[in-house]
Amino acid sequence: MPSVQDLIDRLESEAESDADPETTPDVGIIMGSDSDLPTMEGAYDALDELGFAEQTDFTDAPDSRFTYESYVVSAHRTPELMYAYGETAAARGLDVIIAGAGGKSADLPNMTASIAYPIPVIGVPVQEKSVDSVIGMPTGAPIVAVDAGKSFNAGLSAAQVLAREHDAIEERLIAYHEDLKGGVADVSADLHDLGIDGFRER
Ligand code: RP5
Repeated sequence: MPSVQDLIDRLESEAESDADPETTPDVGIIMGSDSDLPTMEGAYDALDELGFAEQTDFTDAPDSRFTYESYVVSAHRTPELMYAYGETAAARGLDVIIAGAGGKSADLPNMTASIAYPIPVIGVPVQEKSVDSVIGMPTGAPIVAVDAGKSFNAGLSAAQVLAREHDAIEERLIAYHEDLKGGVADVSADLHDLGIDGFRER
């Protein structure tokens, strides 16, 4: 079983390696506890829908080229790991981090935003009561955040960050939005044309 220090050593050695950025993860997903995973699933779903792939080997990106990695990093139980993750993020080639935490002391997103700055961190408050601690940053220390539980939007936002540099991701985001609009048009026409009773039964 690896220790926290083993994980820190791994991050630091990856940061010091001269790995080709083409082969390293683009998006980092971190969360305060594995109990946050059900709420964070949306971030994986959004990235998967946009054609990203999960990368578990730091220097071995699958063919799809755009990838994400994920770790559990607790601000309060493993502050040294949080620090190492944020501090090595740029050197490890991450372009954006999605960070989720719950409870009233949901400090992983806000602290990671400060440590990893200027890499953007998209905070996901796992519960309503976590919102204030995720977004309550002082002037000069920014964080981007989604509403409580809206991790799917965090995945889309992470892709938006990458889309400024990569046309392929921008095209996927636009296609996703067109699908979304098509879905609204479908239900709108059905509701009108079938009437409320027919719509309920469809
Ligand atoms: C937070 O404490 C985590 O992000 C999680 O939402 C919450 C509870 O963690 P567990 O006690 O379930 O591990 O730091």
